[in-house]
Amino acid sequence: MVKSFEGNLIGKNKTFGIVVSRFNSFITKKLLEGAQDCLIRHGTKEDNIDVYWVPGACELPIAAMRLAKSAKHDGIVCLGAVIRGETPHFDYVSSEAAKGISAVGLETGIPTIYGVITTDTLEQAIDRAGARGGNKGAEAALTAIEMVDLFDKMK
Ligand code: INI
Repeated sequence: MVKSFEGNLIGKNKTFGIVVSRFNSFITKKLLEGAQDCLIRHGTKEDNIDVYWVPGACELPIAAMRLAKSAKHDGIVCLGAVIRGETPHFDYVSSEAAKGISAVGLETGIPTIYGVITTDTLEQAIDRAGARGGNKGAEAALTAIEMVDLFDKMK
């Protein structure tokens, strides 16, 4: 018989680290609120959530790598906002963050979730930080909960 496994959305008895960038903090604070709220609603204790601030999206991978290597948390969520309108090096910042965050998970085996908004305008970023487009921080936290639970089932 085929056995099939899927992560449940249960955050109880789990620990999470959130790495969040201060750049565009007007947006990233909303992503952080969404992520924390989502973890708590799914059963994670406040005391089991640690938040680490970094200057910008480019610093998310190295901080997440350090955190993942400390093995203090079951899952890590990386939050940031890169807005094209404000930067000539948008493509560089967003691709370095995406590649780097993905490398953390692959290298350490700790689910490390990409919760970086990349938009053309501030308005689009606002939409994805709790307005019309939902909250990408909450979505990233949900993905982290699911992956951590799935990994438990792979033990
Ligand atoms: N960092 C961001 O998180 N978002 C941005 O939109 C952004 N812009 O516009 O440049 C940004 N730049 C800073 C970068 O992440 C680093 O902190 C900086 O280059 C120092 O390494």
